[in-house]
Amino acid sequence: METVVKRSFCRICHAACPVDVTITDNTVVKIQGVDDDPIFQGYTCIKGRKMPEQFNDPGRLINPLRRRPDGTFEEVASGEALDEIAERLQKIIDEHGPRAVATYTGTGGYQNAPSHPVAQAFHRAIGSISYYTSVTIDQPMKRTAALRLGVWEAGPDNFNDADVLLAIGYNPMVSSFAPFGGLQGTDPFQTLRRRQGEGMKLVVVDPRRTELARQADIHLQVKPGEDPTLLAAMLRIILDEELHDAEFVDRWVEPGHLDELTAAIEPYTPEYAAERCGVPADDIVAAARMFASGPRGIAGNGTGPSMAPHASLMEHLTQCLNVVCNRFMREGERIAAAGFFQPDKPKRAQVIGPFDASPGPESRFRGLRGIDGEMPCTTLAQEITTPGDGQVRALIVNGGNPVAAWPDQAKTLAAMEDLELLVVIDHRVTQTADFADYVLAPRLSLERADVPPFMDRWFREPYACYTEAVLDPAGDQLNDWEVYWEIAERLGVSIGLAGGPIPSVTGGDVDARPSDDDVLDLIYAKARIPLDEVRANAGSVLWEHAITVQEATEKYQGRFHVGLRDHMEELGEVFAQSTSAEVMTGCDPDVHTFRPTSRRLTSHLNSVGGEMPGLNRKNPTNYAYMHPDDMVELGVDDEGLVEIASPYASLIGVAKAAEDVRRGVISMAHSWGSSTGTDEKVRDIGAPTNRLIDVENGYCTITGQAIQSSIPVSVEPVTDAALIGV
Ligand SMILES: Nc1nc2c(c(=O)[nH]1)N[C@H]1C(S)=C(S)[C@@H](COP(=O)(O)OP(=O)(O)OC[C@H]3O[C@@H](n4cnc5c(=O)[nH]c(N)nc54)[C@H](O)[C@@H]3O)O[C@H]1N2
Ligand SMILES: Nc1nc2c(c(=O)[nH]1)N[C@H]1C(S)=C(S)[C@@H](COP(=O)(O)OP(=O)(O)OC[C@H]3O[C@@H](n4cnc5c(=O)[nH]c(N)nc54)[C@H](O)[C@@H]3O)O[C@H]1N2
Ligand code: SF4
Ligand SMILES: [Mo]
Repeated sequence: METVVKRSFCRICHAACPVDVTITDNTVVKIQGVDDDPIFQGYTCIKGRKMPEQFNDPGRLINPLRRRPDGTFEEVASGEALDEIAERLQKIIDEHGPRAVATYTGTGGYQNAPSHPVAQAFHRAIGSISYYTSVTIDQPMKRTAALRLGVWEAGPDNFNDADVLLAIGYNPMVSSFAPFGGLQGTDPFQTLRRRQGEGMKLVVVDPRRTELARQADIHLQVKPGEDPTLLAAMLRIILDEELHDAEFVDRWVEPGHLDELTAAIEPYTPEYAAERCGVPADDIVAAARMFASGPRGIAGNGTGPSMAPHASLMEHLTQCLNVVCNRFMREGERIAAAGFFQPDKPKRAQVIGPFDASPGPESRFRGLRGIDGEMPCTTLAQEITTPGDGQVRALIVNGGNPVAAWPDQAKTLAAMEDLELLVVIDHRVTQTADFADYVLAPRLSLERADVPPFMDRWFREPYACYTEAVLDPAGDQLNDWEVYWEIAERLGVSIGLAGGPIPSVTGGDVDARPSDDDVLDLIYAKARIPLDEVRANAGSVLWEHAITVQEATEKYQGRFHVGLRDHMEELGEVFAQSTSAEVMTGCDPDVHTFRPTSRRLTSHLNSVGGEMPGLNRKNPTNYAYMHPDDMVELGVDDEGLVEIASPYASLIGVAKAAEDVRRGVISMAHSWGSSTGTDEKVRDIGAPTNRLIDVENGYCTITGQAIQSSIPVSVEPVTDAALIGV
């Protein structure tokens, strides 16, 4: 037996924690954090430490599967599967045009640097606009709102120098996610403690007393979905008390826009916001003053409010707080985030834009358009099921799980049934793979050379991260990019990346086959720091390569548009509502009195975790966490069943008492449950909150994002008998 310890980094989530991998005879036996790592300092979470269970799972696919005519799967060689897939795709392209071929890249694809760029390049190569990712069901308004408002080219303040954080509906202690860097993984507990010890103040806005909220100086335990009201009130306090940076506003805000904003937020008094949001007016005033006093800091929001009604407005108001308080990097300062993979362009202390936020091709639904080479995911199910020009007939799912994760499960199930060809690249037979014609087995993290494309923007220091493959694949597996490249080879098109096309090796010359590293080199050919330098310095902080902010271009005309007309009008609409849920037709305030809100679980990553016993034990189901007083009032026992019904659909959940949840709120993780549309196994596999969601009711008209959190529902206790025949 040969045992070796190799250095790599975890890719179960985006946080990229460095790990030491103990390998005995090509089997992972142990994962440990790296104590002397300069920014992670030994940190890992339970998912990372349980990674051996992912690799050694007896149910893990290491060979491709093909659907037999009788509906069961059989193993098939990858070459044969790819020949058949390419032939069927060519036929679909010939009959319906390239738009009929779609890809959905999910979270699994995003934790794999070449996956998304190569899949997107494949779509360009075949001329298909039908490229979709989980970004458009995550927080797409982060991008669109920035484009519409204008972008500070040098970016937001450094977390390390922040005097105050305003954290609106994110919880990095569990999710490792925080907008604009800082608490993104890298040992969030120690990091927060250190920064608070240095005097950083923390304001948290969350209907749940989260792991982050417990550390806050002020926790505003808002009613979900009412953040636009709260943020408007905070802006009003800051402007009213003249706590803003008037000089900065004068220079960088488009003339007239501050007046528009001031007028639109005028009705949002602290007292009104207190009533509407269910938090004390004094706390709102204190929070506004705390944020404004800075002088440095960041206001940012996470998935919770970004999936609630009026999410684009919410994002706009969050950024308006940053604008009026001047929470941006200044000339001469060093940007802490690595940004090694960014193009070598200056970062200047100036506004660029605003820009058109939806310049892409037209979707066939709801007047929505694509952006950044992606189409809006909330329309894809209908693009599949609705006949006519442009109908999608084939779908490649690239490290995602639509049946579990997409909003509006009824439409998703119909779409999966309706496809002519469904190819899933996943190491598990997921709820989506249940409908697949082919499931291709991917090489998993430790079997790939890789870099962390997200964390490159979010590390709180210029930290270099790269890994080579530390494990040999055990079966007939392909990295995600290889699937696209192999299909492209068969279709006679080439995959163009920043450094040129992935070379063609027709004839199957194994030695000439490009490696992961070759493809990474092509993707990052225009990066400002050569990838080889990142490789050579993996695990080190390279302050010498930090970006220094340059002075504004003299004649630059970009300015922030804080008073965007549509959002100012929307503020009027919000004020006219008694609850934000009124954007959904069919919502009856007397009936739909509860709000399920999304949350992350430490043990799971979206739909991943149930297959790993050490994680599944922690959360055997996605409990519907509710305040104990609500459960008493409803007559629901702990671990008793409840029927949760939106105006659209219902599910059965397992109620669990949690003091940290605000009354009237259900805190429940998404992407659980079956592929049958029913919940008889809820105690073992959970139930999908996504069934409650209607993508056509109350959606964001800019991004298409559906209301995926803060959904108006009724709640009724039911007995286990309700599970029979559901
Ligand atoms: N109601 C509600 N809905 C939501 C959300 C919410 O908060 N509430 N959140 C939304 C968000 S933010 C997101 S990002 C989406 C998530 O949507 P998805 O990304 O579609 O869902 P995941 O469950 O993360 O799917 C990832 C899949 O990738 C596979 N995988 C893991 N590693 C690899 C790999 O190395 N290679 C390959 N090929 N596959 C791999 C996993 O087995 C898993 O099946 O859900 C969205 N939906
Ligand atoms: N362990 C773990 N880590 C993950 C994931 C996971 O599934 N598990 N998923 C990954 C993915 S895909 C993503 S996108 C990130 C997301 O990262 P985060 O955005 O940090 O996600 P959550 O931890 O769900 O935090 C959302 C918070 O919003 C609150 N909330 C819900 N509705 C509202 C509202 O209307 N207003 C306000 N103010 N708050 C609200 C919830 O109570 C919750 O605390 O996490 C990533 N990391
Ligand atoms: S935080 Fe994410 S990257 Fe770090 S160990 Fe956990 S799952 Fe892995
Ligand atoms: Mo996400």
